Amino acid sequence: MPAIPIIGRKILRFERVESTNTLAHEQADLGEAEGLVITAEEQIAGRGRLGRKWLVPRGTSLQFSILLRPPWTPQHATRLTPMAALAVVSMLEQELQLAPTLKWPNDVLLGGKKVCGILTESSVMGDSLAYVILGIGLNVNYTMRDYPELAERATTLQDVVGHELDCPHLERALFDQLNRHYFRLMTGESLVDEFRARLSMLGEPVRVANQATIFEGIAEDVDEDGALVLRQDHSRIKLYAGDVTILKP
Ligand code: BT5
Repeated sequence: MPAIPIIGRKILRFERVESTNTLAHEQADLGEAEGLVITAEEQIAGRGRLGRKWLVPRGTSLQFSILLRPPWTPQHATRLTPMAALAVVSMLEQELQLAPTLKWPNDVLLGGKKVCGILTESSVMGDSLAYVILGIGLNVNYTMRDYPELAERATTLQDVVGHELDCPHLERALFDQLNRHYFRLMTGESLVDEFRARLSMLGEPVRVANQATIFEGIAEDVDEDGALVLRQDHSRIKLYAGDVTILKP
């Protein structure tokens, strides 16, 4: 753990924003230091990957964005998504004694349903990484029964534990875990074994939709950058983004 925690050393709290990721980009471009957190009670244009919507009722959940400036080349930015996913997992294990699993690349699941999504957006200048915005949405105090279009594949902590939880406490615990895991990455520790151990799809036949291209193969492994290693008939390919479906016989 760093002597002085980086993540959350400055927190800007808003009632209502379009997207905390958008605000964090603006602050990054204004020169804000690493560790800034932007959080909001309500996002009117919360987003997932590829412009998808992230929908959460006002004042119920954790939804925030962190500005990070790791001194890496742009291709390493993808390792922040598994870092954040493991921080969420550790927080849920330690605070609530839950047993989350992970779906590559950016979902934390409880009972096979998505309880948390992560959106990592990088800004690149020339050959270097200017900054990364790590957006995290964790569903807490509402029930997915009110959202039938999501209920089959999504859940909330309230649905899992059966009662409301203390959001500020969970937020503090999550910042602690994010600081711990970010520090481990920055000091050269590998998180890949812990990520692998929670991935539900390794060894399974999968289909990965990556924008317009569909790949099929065996989900063999993940690498240090969080890339999925897909084994095909005579080759292996690495994928850095996409949506995975496990192909059941
Ligand atoms: C994600 O995208 O899962 C990334 C979500 C990141 C949200 C955070 S909140 C703070 C920060 N500010 C932002 O604007 N965003 C970040 P993706 O894997 O593309 O999943 C998006 C899909 O998840 C949607 O198309 C829905 O099907 C589903 N979804 C939407 N809202 C959900 C929710 N509350 N819980 C679970 N699934 C949801």
